[in-house]
Amino acid sequence: MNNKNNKILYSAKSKGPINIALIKYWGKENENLITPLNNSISLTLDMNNFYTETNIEILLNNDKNNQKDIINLSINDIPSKITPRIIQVINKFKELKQDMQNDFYIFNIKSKNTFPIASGCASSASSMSSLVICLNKALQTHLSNTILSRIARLGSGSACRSIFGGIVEWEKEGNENSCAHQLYDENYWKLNVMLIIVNQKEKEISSSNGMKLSKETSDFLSYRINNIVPKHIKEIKESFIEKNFEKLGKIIMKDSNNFHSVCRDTFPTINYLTEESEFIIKIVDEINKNEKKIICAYTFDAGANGFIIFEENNKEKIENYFDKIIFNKNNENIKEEWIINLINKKNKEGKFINKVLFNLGKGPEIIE
Ligand code: 2P0
Repeated sequence: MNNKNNKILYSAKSKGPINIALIKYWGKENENLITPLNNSISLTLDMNNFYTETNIEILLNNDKNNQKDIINLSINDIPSKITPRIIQVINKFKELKQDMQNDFYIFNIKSKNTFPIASGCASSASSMSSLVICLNKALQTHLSNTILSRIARLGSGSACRSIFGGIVEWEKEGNENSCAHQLYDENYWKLNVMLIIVNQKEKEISSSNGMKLSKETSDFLSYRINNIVPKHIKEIKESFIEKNFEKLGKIIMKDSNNFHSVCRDTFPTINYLTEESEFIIKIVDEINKNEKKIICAYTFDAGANGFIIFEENNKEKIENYFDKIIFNKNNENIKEEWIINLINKKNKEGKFINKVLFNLGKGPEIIE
C-alpha cells in the first residue's frame, strides 16, 4: 500500500520572532548538543514585519515497502545546516510522545521567512522557535516553554531565546538541559530597535562555522568568556533593574565591539562588518556626543546590518537623525555642522537599503 489517500493526523500553523543579542553567544561547548560557552542576553522583537511562518501536516506512513519517517521540507532558501537539525528536533518530539514511537510518519513542513535569510537577522532563531511551537501544538504534547526552549536549542542555539518574549537570558548551565528564560516581559521597559539593512547577500562564513573557527584559533575568545561576558552580564542586569539607558547602551556597544574583536582575532580572520557598518557606528557615536549622553546604542550580529537600540521616547529624534544622514529625508536647511559632515561622508561611503523599526515583542504564536 502506498501513501496516497492518507489522512492528516496532526496539523498546526505558527509564527516565530527574531531576537537580537545584546550579550552575544559565540562558541559551543558541545557541537551536537549546541550548548554555549557563555550566557547570552537578547531582546525578542515584535512580529509586525519580520517573522517565520511554519505550516505542519503529519500523516501516517503506511507504505509497507518504505518504513521510515519521511520529512518533506518546503523552505524558502534555508541554510544547509538546518535539515539535519530539523530531524533532531522531530526525533525529540517523537521520543516525548509515547503513542508515536511504534509507527513511522510523513512530516510535511512548510516554512517561510518574511525577511532576507543569512544576513545577520537571526532567521534560524525565528524558524526554529516557530517549528518547535508548531510541533507542540500539532502533536498536543503540551510541553512547557522551558522544555520547548531546550528543544529549540537543538535546532539553533539562538532559537532557544526566541521561545520567550521581552528580555531573555540563555544560561549555559545545565549542559544538555541548557535553555533560556525570560528576565522581563516586553512591557517592562519601552525599548525600540531600528534595523538598518545594508547588505542582503548571504554571508561568506556562517555563524556556526565562524564560532567553531573562533574556538579553535582565537586567544581572545577564552578571555571574553571568562572575564568580559560575566562582567557584562552583571552590569546589563543592573541596568535593567535601574532602567538606566546610559549604562545599558554602553554595555551593548562594548559587547558588540568585543564579539567582533574575537571575530577579527580568529584565524583566518573574520570580518562581518562593512564600510556601511562602520559608518553606522560613527553616526551613533556622533549622536551620543552631540546629545552629551548615550541615547542610542549599536549592535551587530554575524552580519553587516546595524541594530540601533533606544528608549521609545527618543524614537522620533533618532529616526530623524538617521533619515537625514543616510536616507536623504528632510535634509534641507540643516544647520548642525556635525550632521552636514556626516552627510558628506555618507555620499562617499554609503549603500544603505532600508530601515525597519521594532518594539519588543512576545514569543512565538499559534495561528491555527
Ligand atoms: C547571538 N549569533 O547571540 C549570536 C551573536 C550571531 C552573533 O547566535 O550554530 O545561528 O545555530 O547555534 O544561533 C548566530 O548563531 O548558531 C548567533 P547555531 P546561531 O545571537
